[in-house]
Amino acid sequence: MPRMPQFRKLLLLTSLLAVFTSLLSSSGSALERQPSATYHGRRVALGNALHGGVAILFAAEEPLLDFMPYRQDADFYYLTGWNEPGAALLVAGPDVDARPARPYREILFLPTRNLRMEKYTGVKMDAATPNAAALAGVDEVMPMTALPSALNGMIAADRQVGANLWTHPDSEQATALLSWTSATLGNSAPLKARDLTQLTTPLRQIKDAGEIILLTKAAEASMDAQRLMFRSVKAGVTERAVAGEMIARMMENGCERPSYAPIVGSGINSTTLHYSENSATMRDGDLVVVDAACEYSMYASDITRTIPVSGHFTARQSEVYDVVLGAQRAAAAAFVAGKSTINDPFHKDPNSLDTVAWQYIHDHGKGPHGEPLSDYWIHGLGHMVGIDVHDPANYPAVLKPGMVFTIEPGVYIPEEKLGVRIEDTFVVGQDGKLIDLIAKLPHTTEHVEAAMRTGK
Ligand SMILES: [Mn+2]
Repeated sequence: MPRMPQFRKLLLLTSLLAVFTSLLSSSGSALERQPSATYHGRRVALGNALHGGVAILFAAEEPLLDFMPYRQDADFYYLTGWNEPGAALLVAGPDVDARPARPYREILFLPTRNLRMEKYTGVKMDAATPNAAALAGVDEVMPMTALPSALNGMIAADRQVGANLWTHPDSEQATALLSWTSATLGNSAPLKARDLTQLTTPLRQIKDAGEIILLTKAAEASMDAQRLMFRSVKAGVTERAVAGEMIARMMENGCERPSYAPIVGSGINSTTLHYSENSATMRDGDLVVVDAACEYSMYASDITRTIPVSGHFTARQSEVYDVVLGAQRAAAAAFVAGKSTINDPFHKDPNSLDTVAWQYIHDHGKGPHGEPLSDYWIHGLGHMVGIDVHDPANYPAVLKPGMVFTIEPGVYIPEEKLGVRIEDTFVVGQDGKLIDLIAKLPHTTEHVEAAMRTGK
């Protein structure tokens, strides 16, 4: 899915199934967690980046609407693997210069159990649960009610801490906590926190081996749903029916939800980048852009294929399709780890894969009025993929081993009701080579037409 210029989180209204997990039940978490030591290592890395400061994060709140499933805050999940609402995490960085020197410290704050609510939500764990810290995989667990006094105590013991606080800038809980702490400390000026995402983004950009496994599982499950789509696209079928079949297959494959609202756009709808109304009926002669993939244990995939409703590309559709595919291949071929970047809106940076793809589209094929086809490419080449489908990154990011990103050139010609986007998710391997996680899904017009006939 192409990234919007101004980042906006898409609300997913796609699943009626809320997944209630319970660490106390015999089935354990519904998500595939990485080892507790992995999350601990990430918190220690964050602690070291704090230079003696304190980071406070809050878990995502319960969704307000009954039909919305719970999804944990991405940074919170990355640092804890904790998939419950109502919690908070405090990470205090070590400070060897403080007198006395302060060691690293981490505390997971858990809400008090509400036995009446548990009739609805299932059994939860709280700080009073025996062995709570070990079960949660953290050094210390405290009740949520102890958070204000814990923070207050740390700042009272070392005023430097109050000037080195980090949290999510849009967190209402953090704002409330800081104003309470300011008031109780009798500060003349209210405490201010810095933007925690400046510290979590560099960590999240590089995926570890366990994350690559989860991202690969998301890619496999998504490819399978795309393969099913090749067989279900037909004249007379609605875009929505195709989206629904794909979502069912994603869930059968162990994914908890699509990683974004699936886009099935046929005809003129193929030229709308984030079209997800999916309300039209497909017609022979039209192309359909299918941008749909799923999330496996919180890790996303991102795939787009463009196929002809009739099963056969027209000459003009093939011509434009081949230019878009050529651009994707040119960008992948130009990749050099440690040098290439993505996203260069001005197409000036020769190291940017964006520039390579744009130049290819510029030099091949023409628009309806004889202009370069690149006039009809209106979004960036790609974005990072991780816990978020548009994972945070410091763009233009230099692509290094462990990074996962999309290459998704597209050409959209409303005058011809013709949109083509081809999108694969790639990993930079430890050897610096590019690995296409979506390599097994058809790319060429020939393979697309064959897959529509045979399902392979
Ligand atoms: Mn994308």
